[in-house]
Amino acid sequence: MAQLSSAEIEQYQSSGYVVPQFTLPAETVARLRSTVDRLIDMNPGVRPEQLVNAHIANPNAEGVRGADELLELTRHPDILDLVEAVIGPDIILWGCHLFCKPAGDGMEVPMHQDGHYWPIRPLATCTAWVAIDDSVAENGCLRVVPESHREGKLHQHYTDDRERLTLSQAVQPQHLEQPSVDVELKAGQMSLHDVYLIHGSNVNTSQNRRAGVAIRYMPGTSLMRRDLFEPGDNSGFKVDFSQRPLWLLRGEDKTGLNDFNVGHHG
Ligand SMILES: O=C(O)CCC(=O)C(=O)O
Repeated sequence: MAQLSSAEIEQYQSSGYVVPQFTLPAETVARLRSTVDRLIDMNPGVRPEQLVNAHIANPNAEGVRGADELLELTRHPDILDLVEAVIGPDIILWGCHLFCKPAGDGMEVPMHQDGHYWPIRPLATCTAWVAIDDSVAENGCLRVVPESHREGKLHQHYTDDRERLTLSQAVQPQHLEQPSVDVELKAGQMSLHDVYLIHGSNVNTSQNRRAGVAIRYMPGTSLMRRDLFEPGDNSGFKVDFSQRPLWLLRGEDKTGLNDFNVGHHG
């Protein structure tokens, strides 16, 4: 059983992220690596950094064909134990994004706060970012601004119209005065980060691919407000929350209002 130590919980709360002392078994990682290869082959028209909702096997509302193996990963009991330590016992899965940066060609993720993109109220989510390949500075690992979540506030973002970006909304530069740090992970390790944390990642010009799966979990006290955001491509790729399936993985939907039927086809 995986457990966050009290020091790790304290680090998540004070810094906005933590790398738990936990690694998925090598066989699981090897299987996930094959799944990533398959997902890329199955989605020839989609940039591999933009495989949004790749846990949904039927073509999803974003036009991505996903794989059941990723849905299985989102339900991994050890990952849920770690997430439970920071968001509590009521856990709703609402998203999963495969960010795969090919060797020599991986696109930047501009610095942003996730919450800017998401219609979740009250705004709360823990992302488990699971490394499928070793993820280091050279191949564009996750970079975070420690403690930038502390005010619990969304800062202004602007549309970054440079070409070859994974996401199109970036936080205004005045919020980037504190230094960012690289979150380097071995394949099978993961980081957890808070919805308000400023983060992004650099291009991958190295010889090594960098794939990671970002799994989005909200507490049962939050509601997916499907009416707040129109379906569209403001994120840099198509996103449609109106059809987004939710899974109650642990505990209860404390709001009593989340719809767990929408988007579950077949
Ligand atoms: O994988 C990356 O480089 C960025 C991930 C990210 O922005 C996220 O998990 O929200």
